[in-house]
Amino acid sequence: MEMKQQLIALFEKTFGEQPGLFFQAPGRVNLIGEHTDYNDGFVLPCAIDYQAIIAATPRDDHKLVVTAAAFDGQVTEFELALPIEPSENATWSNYVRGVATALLERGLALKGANMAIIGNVPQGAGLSSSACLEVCTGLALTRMSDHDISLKDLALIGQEAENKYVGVNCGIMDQMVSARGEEGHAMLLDCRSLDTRSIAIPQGATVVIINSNKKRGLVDSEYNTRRQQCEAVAKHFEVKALRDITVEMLEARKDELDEVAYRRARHVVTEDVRTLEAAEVMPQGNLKRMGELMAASHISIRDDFEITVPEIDTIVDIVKDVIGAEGGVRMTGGGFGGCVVALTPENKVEAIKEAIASQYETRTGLAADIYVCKASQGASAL
Ligand code: GAF
Repeated sequence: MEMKQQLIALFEKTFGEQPGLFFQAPGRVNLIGEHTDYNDGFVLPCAIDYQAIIAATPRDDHKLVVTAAAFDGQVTEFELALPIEPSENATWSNYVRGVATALLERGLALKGANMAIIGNVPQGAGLSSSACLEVCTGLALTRMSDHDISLKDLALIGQEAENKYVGVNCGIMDQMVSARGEEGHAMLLDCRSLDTRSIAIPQGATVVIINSNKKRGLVDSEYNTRRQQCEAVAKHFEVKALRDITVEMLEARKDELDEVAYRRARHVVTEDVRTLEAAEVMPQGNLKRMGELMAASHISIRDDFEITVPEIDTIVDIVKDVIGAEGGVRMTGGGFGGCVVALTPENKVEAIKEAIASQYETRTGLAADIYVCKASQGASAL
C-alpha cells in the first residue's frame, strides 16, 4: 500500500474519521560540508524523496492527540499549553512536543488537532528522520492555527526543539534543507547569514545513498564533544566561530593548540573551502573535481575529525573503485555509522549495487541498503 494510503488507514482506525489535511517534509543527504554548520560555515545538502507525512484534522479543544505508524500506532496526547512535559513511554512524541513548546514559547497560540504520522526516512541512519519530523510538525501545527510563518522560521523552530527539548546540540543544516530544499538542486547554505543559493545537480548525475546499517553508538555525546572542541578553538582565536579563521591563520598558530584541537579545527576550515568550491564546480557538471573534493572531505572527517567507522570507510573504498574519477563518494551526516553518499553518473548505479552486494557483507558481516534518490522539494502542504 502506498504510504499516504497507509497513513489514511491509520488515521481512520485511530480517530474514526477521515483526515482533512496533509503535510510533508523530506529527509536530507549532505553532499559536502560536514560539521561546519554549527561553526557558522557552509553546507551543501539536498532534500531527498524520502519523507515524513502528517495527516490531521482540527479539534474543538486545545489538545493534540497524535499517533505514529512506526510505533505500532501508539497514541499519546497533551494540552497545547506551556509547560509541555516530555513523554517517557512515547519518546518519539518528544519531537512533536518539542516543536509545540518552541511555537508556544514564541507566543503563537495553537489549536487542538488529531494527528497521524508516517515516514520512510530510515531512523537513526543520519538522513534526518528527526529533522523532517520536526519541520513537518511545525508546518502542520502552524498552518492549522492560521499562522503563516516562513519555512526558514519553521527550520529554526525545529532546531530549537532538538537543542532544548531533545538535547542534541545540532546545527541548522538538516531542518533548513528539509524546510526549503528545491527539486533537482542542492542548497548552498551560509549557516551564519542563513542565505541560500540553489545549486543544480548536473544532468545525468545521480545521488546514491548507501546505508551501512552500522548502529550509531554514542553519537549524541560524541557530536556534542566535537562541537565543544570546535568552540574552544574559536575562543582561543578570540573569534565568534571557526568560520572566522582561514587555513593560513590556523597554520600560523598551530603550535598554540593541542594536536587534537588542531586537527578538529583543520577539518572545519578546510571543509568550508571545499564546500564553496563544490558549489561552483557541481553545476558545471565537473564530476571529476567534485569527486576530488568529496574524497578530500572523507579523508578529513576520517583522520582529522575522527567520526567515521570501519564499515563506512569500507563502503567508500568499494564505491570509489567502481566510479573512479567520474564522481565522488564520502560519509554523510553526523557520523559514527549511518550512510555514505555518492554523486555518480547514472550508468554507474548498477555497478555500485553489484559491488556492494558482493563485497560489503563479506568484509564487515553487515548487509547494506541502497537508496537511489532524487533531489526534492522541501516541506509543503499536500
Ligand atoms: C547532524 C546535525 F544535526 C547537523 O546539524 C550537522 O551538524 C551534521 O550532523 C553534520 O554535518 O546531522
